Amino acid sequence: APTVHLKDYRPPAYLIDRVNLDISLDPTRTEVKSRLSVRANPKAAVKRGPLQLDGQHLELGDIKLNGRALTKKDYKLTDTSLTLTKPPVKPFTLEITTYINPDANKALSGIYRSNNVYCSQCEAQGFRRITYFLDRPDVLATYTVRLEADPAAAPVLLSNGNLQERGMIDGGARHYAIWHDPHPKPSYLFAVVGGDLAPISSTFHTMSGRKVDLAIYVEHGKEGRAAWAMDALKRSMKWDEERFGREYDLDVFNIVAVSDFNLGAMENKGLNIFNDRLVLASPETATDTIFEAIESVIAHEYFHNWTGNRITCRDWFQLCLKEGLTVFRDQEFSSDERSRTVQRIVDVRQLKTHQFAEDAGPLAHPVRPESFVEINNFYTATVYEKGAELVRMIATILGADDFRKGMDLYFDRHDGEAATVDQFLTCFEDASGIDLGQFKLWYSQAGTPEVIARLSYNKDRKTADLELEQIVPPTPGQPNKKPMHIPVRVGLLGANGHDIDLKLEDGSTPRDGVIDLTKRRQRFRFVDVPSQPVPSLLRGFSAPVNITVDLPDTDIELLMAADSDQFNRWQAANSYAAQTLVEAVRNMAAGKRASGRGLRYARALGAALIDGDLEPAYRAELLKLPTQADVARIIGKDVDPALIQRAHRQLSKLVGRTLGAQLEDLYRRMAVKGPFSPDAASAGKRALRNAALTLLTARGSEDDIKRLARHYAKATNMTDRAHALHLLAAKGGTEAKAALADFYDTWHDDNVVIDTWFAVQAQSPLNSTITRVRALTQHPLFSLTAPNKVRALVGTFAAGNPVQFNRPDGAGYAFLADQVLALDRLNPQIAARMLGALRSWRSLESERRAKARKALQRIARTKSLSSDVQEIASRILD
Ligand code: B3K
Ligand code: ZN
Repeated sequence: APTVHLKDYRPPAYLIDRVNLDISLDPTRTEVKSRLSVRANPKAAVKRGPLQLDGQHLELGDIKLNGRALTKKDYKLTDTSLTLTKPPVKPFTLEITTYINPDANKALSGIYRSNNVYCSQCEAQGFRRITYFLDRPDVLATYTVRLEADPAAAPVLLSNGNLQERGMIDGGARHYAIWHDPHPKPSYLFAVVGGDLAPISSTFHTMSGRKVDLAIYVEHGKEGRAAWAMDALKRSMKWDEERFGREYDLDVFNIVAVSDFNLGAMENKGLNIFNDRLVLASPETATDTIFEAIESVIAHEYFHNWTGNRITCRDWFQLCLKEGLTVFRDQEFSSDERSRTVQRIVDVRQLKTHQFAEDAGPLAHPVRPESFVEINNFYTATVYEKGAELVRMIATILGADDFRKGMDLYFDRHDGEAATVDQFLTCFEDASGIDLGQFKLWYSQAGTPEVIARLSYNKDRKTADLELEQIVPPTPGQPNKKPMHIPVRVGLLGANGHDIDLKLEDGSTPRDGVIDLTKRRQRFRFVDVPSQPVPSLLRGFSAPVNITVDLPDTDIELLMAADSDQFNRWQAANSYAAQTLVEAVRNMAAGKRASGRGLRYARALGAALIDGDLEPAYRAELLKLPTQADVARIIGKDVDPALIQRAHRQLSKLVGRTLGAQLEDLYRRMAVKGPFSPDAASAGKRALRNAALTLLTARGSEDDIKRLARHYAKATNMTDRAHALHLLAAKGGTEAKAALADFYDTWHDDNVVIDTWFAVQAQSPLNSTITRVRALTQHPLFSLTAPNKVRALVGTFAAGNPVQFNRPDGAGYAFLADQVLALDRLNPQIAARMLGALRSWRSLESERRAKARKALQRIARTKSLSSDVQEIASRILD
């Protein structure tokens, strides 16, 4: 497949204003009749050229132009296109019939069947697997869709927009439904569903008083598990009105849950399609983390209605325009619904683990990429999570009021359009008068900037000089970088831990404590500083950078105990732990004895935990050590995952021992009594109790193991049960065997819950795991055509089990290569995703690096790879 470049963007030669589709659903031969209203694009660069429509895996029936049948000499047909060589100058109607085979569609792009339910996935380029079309996001059309199916197999027929008509035909052998979506949309937002599904319904009254019918369609018998999603939907709709003034714009909003789905969910206009694991939840079946994820993904897809659907992307290089912005919006929603600080910690943790790792390796790319082979490979942590950070920085630089003005201007100016990142940024410049010229580099320069900070205090002048230096590391294709505009939120703590008022040399006070680092090196002088301060930097994680400042442990301990910015208290604790672990790994590698730092850290952690004003969810975050993957990322080269695991275990054990009494006390006190509630406060208690359990288990006394087994046996909800199962599986032994057998017995009929059973085994650091995981690929409940199963088993093993995936014998890499190659023949998107687990291979120590390279080369040398896997393999190996 060819490489597509942003610089080659041209407006389409033709536009399609109206689409009429008549789809007759059949498991193996679905007929699609399309009628398109086409006209030349007045803004096209080239006039009167050919009309080249995209199409893939289609069987072409007949074509008519203005009612006249075309013959083979009127068009050119290839595997990927249908071209009319001389289309009329005047607007015309094109009718095309195609045939597709939903059951044979294992790539899950276009129309396919999941569990006997017809469904579709068109982003990014799936519509071309349904019919020939200008399958690009800057072609906006209104759609009218007639669906026809066997009423017994598919009593429910859904598409975008509002239902216009439905009825029986052929004496009841078939039935149909006609849907009309009045809002012009790109083809990637098109969707259809047909199946035997059960709805749960509700209504929402918008702020202007319109009534919207809401429905969530799920498998029969699972209706009760959709209540939480419905609740989240209504809260999202209300929040978008209150926070952004955005109202819903159709009479109905439908959500459908399907089992086989390449992603989490999809924002099709008025008809969101979801992976069922992000819809279905009950206390018995879903963990608090899943409840939270459902809330945030429901919100995310709903928020796309404005940021993505009404204003869409001009081309796929602008993907962050909708994704980064919508992630920012869903993060803000969760912050308002739950705890802002805890939400920030969770988001930053996620950003660092996934995006920072991506940015540090061969798959690094700018938030707005400049080229791609397969666009589906660019739905990345960089586009989504870093993209959200860029929007957050705009809000930080402008302040809340001007940010809102900029958003309002964006909605006013571009509603109904396919827009660009540049146009988005111009709205904020126009609303605030602030120049974002340098800030734009964040969209084009890849890599995580390093910020090195030094503070020097002059006690005679009472000044504190903060020197900041920024280094933007080289990334593939970008050896040299310009300095960026980095908003740094700072605080200065006095000896008592209180904030010192910030005053700069020129007498000004930085708004919200934010200073703008724009040069390579810059000095900020604070005046009237009464005593030697401790700097609290990058408060709230004001920019996605790696900041380093050389502070004595006592200063870190002060920040952990007293920083008024709670996020930074956590940040101090987390980097203290990370530094301790890195140091321990270095000592081990050098054959040196452990320092006393672990103990100091453990004690400081114990002291920080005591603050009774801190909510349980926050204290749970304090108690979680950095992951082994985080430590590997910080070490950055010659990584030995086995040493990291050893250091990690030792520190967990040390914390467990040092804080034993405190943790036991928390474990007792945080037990939630009464019926289960998924609210943030109750979830926080469970999280804290489970975090205490983790550390107590690491301590590893006989009583600790008994407590763990009891935790599993006595669990009354999936949060506690899954947590205990995970810890047991990591330990192995008879308790683990018993718990895994029990879990399997209870849940083997549940397609969603059983994934936990696969995942905890894949994540176990035991040496036997690789054999077990290989065996599980043959388990009757496992299937390579079910993305959730692949992610639970293969994905968890490769991305969530650093020590066994990175076995020195290379068996982990070989296993992944086998799976990627097998998957590639079925579902290239998922295969490419799985392969991404090898992206940090170059940072491994030499023995493992050689084994990883071998596995990668085996993949790269395989004949007829998909372009998805081909692209990832070659970028990783490069
Ligand atoms: N927009 C979709 C993602 C589509 C991925 C296509 N490979 C879901 C979302 O981000 O909301
Ligand atoms: Zn999205």
